[in-house]
Amino acid sequence: MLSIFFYLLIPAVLSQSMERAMMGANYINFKAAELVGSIQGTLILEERDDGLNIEDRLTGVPFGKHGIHVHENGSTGNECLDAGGHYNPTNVSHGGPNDAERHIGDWGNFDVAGDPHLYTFTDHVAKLTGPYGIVGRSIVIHADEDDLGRGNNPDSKINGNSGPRLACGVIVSV
Ligand SMILES: *[C@@H]1O[C@H](CO)[C@@H](O)[C@H](O)[C@H]1NC(C)=O
Ligand SMILES: *[C@@H]1O[C@H](CO)[C@@H](O)[C@H](O)[C@H]1NC(C)=O
Ligand SMILES: [Cu+2]
Ligand SMILES: [Zn+2]
Repeated sequence: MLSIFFYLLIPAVLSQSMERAMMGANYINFKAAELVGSIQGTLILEERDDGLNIEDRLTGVPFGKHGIHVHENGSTGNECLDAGGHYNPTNVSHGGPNDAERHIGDWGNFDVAGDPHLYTFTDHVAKLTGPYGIVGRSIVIHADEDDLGRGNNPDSKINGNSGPRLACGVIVSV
């Protein structure tokens, strides 16, 4: 499983970075999360001038909305519970990706209506490196919709009440 993953991922990443370098694009870095759990696939994270670009290719995600966040710890054991809570170094409330108050990796929801799920978005808060860098932490995809901190549930302001963890991966350098 692992060897297949790396065999597939590394050539894709290298060819994309080489392509961008050849085009004179502002290539800085690639990081990827390897997902463990019921979902398979990759997320490729790239820091660009306009923010952190996040590109996913996932299979096996149930249709519907699923919260996706950066969690504190770079561990995926115990069915992703070892990843801990949302990465929250400044002790603020959970929010949506466009909110002024939010956690560093509050990326909202993946709205899944096809398999594979292919989606690209840019985040202007999370960074790969630096004081609140997310490399070495993890990404978790949840079973339920993230209410973006606007629900009535006590968990809403903590984690968006997005339910059990379907998949997770550590953010690593490739
Ligand atoms: C995550 O890391 C923090 C800080 O090291 C630690 O206090 C916490 O227990 C960890 N959480 C889990 C679930 O391991
Ligand atoms: C974080 O914020 C909450 C709510 O504002 C507060 O109750 C808690 O004591 C804070 N924790 C730390 C470690 O500052
Ligand atoms: Cu989460
Ligand atoms: Zn959060």
